[in-house]
Amino acid sequence: MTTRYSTGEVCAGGECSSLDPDLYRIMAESRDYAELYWAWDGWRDAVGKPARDDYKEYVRGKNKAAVANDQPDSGAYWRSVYEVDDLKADVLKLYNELKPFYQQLHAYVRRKLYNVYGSKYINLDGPIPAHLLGNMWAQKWREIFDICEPFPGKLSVDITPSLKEKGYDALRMFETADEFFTSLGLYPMPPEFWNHSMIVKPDDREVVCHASAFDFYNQKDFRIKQCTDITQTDFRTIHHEMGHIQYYLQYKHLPVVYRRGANNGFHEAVGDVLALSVTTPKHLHAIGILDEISDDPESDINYLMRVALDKIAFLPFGLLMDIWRWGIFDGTTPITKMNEEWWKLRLEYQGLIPPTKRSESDFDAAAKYHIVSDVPYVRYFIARIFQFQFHEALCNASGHTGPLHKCDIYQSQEAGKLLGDMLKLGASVPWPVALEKITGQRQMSALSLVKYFEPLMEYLEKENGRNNETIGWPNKEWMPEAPPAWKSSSTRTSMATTTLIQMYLITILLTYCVM
Ligand code: KAW
Ligand code: ZN
Repeated sequence: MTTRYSTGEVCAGGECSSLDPDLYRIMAESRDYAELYWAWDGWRDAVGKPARDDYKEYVRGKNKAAVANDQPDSGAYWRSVYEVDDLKADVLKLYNELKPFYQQLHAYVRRKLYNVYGSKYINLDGPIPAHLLGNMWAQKWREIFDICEPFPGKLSVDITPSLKEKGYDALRMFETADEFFTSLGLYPMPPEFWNHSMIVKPDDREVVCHASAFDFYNQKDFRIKQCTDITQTDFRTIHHEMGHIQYYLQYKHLPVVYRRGANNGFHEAVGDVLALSVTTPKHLHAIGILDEISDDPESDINYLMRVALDKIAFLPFGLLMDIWRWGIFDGTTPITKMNEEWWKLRLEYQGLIPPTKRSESDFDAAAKYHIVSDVPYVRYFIARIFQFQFHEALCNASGHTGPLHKCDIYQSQEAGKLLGDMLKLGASVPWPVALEKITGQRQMSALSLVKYFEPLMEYLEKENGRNNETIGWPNKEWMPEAPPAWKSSSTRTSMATTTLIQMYLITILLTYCVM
């Protein structure tokens, strides 16, 4: 399944598009309803549908292994590593605290999409078609910031053009990230990392492009594999992956059994915490990526909107991926209704619908890497919560005062030590103990996240109130009109060529007949 995913392509007119970077770019940059549908649907046809039988086999095998390990099913096995009584109840409780925020963002974005695509494709009381949000899975929406910008004309921090203008390549992006880690007194990436990591997509062989970080368990070899594109998104992913490597470096002295994160969510949160500082306008200006910045409330809201389109939009997706798998593993979802259940959850949690009717001959969950590659996902939801708890604690340690979204811990030895001391523990203590060491709290809490986004929440409530928006998506039965057929430019070119050849042949034929 992973191989099919990694080599999958969508073809039209004799030209094929890979997921990374071709389809990613279409999903992010196109504003053509039909073209977006072509990429979205084509990817699901290429890698989702064909995975169905393999996935059934996979579920059987996974459950057999779980039972052999004294667990009722594979979902229970996955949840057991968190060592809490009821992980599902814990994460749902957190999600319900954050749901009002997601719903405000959803209503705001739906209005903006309505202004672009109109009433044929967007219903202001209904769910949003899943292919319009700038990402193949609608899991983060930051690529449609141009549509959603609260104050056009005010500063909005998109560093993609600056990275390109200033001649950044993948290596320089990695070096910049490394410098942030070392500025905190954390470890630099070791020579083996620089010598053996794969940081650009090779053109002489097929590779799994989904980013990952490897611990070779010999205390010196640690590597990243990433098909880096020169974009803001990939700059963030670099920090994310380096966060995994930093954790590996910090706990490499421990016995092998403890060389893990205290909590899988911690492993996924380390790099993201640093990225919260790195991507502040003040920091990007300080390191010369941004030439100008401005400090006023409207630019602030623009900045927070960009962050929210990533962090807040992701929350329901981060949760539903495993809610779906837990249901399949424990048999609550029959194997014959896997796709129906997927879309039930996409509607319930994310307020999204497929752009056209789906059936059980589709298998849309399998169009996502972690599903076909057996990587549990609730860790990313948990990491979203922890990273703001960590961020607040590190900002306090660095002496930051003022709003949390303006904090940059760059060069703070105090913040670096607090983080490093926690990472050094690996899995040698229960996670609440490690959490307490850094934040003083023993529980996951959404309060820091809420605090970070407070000014944006206020703005969204005011703006949605002013437009009299429906909060939520009560019109659940609504469906968008069918997308018009879309022809890729190469299809159009080859059709034009075909038409020319046909006309030429007809002319010859007519000339011949007349003669
Ligand atoms: C995300 C995370 C951070 C920032 C932005 C984000 N946007 C979306 C996500 C969630 C998720 C995604 O793309 O849907 N992110 C990733 O998958 C990043 C890749 C990874 O670093 O998490 C990688 C996934 C992986 C796991 C197992 C095999 C192959 C790939 N995880 C690791 O490399 C890893 C390393 C150490 C410990 C645990 C995991
Ligand atoms: Zn990760």
